[in-house]
Amino acid sequence: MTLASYSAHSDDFPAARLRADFPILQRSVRGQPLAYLDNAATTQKPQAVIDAESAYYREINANIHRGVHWLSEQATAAHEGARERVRRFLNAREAAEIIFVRGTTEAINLVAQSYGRANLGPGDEVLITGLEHHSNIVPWQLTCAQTGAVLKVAHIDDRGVVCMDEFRRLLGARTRIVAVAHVSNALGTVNPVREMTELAHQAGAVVLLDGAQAIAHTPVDVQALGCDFYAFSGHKLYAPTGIGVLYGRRALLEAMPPWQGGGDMIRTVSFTGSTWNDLPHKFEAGTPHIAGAIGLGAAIDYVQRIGLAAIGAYEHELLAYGTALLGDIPGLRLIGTAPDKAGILSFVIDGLHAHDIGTVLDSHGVAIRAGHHCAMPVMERFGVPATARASLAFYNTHEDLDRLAQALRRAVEMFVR
Ligand code: 7TS
Repeated sequence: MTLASYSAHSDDFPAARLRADFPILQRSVRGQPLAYLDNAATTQKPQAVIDAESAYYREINANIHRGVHWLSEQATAAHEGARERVRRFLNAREAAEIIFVRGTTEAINLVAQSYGRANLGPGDEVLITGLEHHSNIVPWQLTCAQTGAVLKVAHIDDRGVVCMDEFRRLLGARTRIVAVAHVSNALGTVNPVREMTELAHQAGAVVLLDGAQAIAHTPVDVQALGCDFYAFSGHKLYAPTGIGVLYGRRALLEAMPPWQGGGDMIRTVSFTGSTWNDLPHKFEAGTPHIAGAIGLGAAIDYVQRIGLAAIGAYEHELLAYGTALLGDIPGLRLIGTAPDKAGILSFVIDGLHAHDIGTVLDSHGVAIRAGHHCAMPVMERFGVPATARASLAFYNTHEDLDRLAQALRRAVEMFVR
């Protein structure tokens, strides 16, 4: 069977074979095979991405957009080729709408500082939800403090689902910006972002979607979603760290002031004033992460050969399997039980601190994250200081989840019984 012929049926999904593409998954940790279940924090990199990044440095390293020499032309073409891959991946209308940034955090800060400061005034409102990552809360708090705007929050229920009645109620004539996670990192909840976008637009607000936890797990089409901005990090999509993307609608980006000043973002500079370069360069001051962008392009090629629909279906099946396994662990409570969930299993166990769970699992070669997951308001909502979180990727197998469950049973026997 060729990669292209995968159906969305998870039975066919060759996770075990695809694991071979990831060198790090072949190594052992603490004397055991690695069961890597911390993919929401960062994903591992396939050889194709490692090769693309190293080939750039071996063969065409040069600064871009400025050299007249051959290497610079090659590097510029590779960098802009990566931008075109991102455009196609997101189904954006044009490559000028794809801005390379460091990651989701920088993308949101860019919108909060550039769009936010230009468009918010005293009494205006920014609406977020109760399940946001700190990087979709704090940038808005900073902008609100600078502009006199007010931050509003649509809260979540006991399953971790955003209360849509409250969301609707909070949308009003003063709402200027709605910023919402596509998928929650702490709970796995998939937000109804299309519906939210429509409602926000009806209220006259612009919409930013934080796609950090969605981009590797579901096909994203920014035109179908209708959003104004979409942010994601390459490193959660099997690409290098330090590279990410802000998609923005051209009309909004054109009207926005630059965020950072420096090389490449200008057309002319004099001591009396400067003028700005065309999109997307207006928002890309300084030498960018050229190798990272090229690595991101390679990662997109790689996941597209597998297909995000097939990946999503397989991970969904793994999530159901893992949910059932964890349900049998004495004293374990899942945090985040939304009907529409992506591959995240957040949980607490009576009598065991999340960090102790993480330490025991680590001794069995099972890597998870323990903590507040940069979502302190979510922890507060559920009345827990922290959770243990297993998060899935397509290279995870049923065996990884069996090992998670076995190690959790050991932890309960050691510490609780
Ligand atoms: N938004 C969401 C929903 C996230 O999950 C993360 C990172 C970010 C924004 C920030 O992304 P960055 O690449 O700019 O740092 N989330 C996590 C996590 O769940 N564990 O480690 C990082």
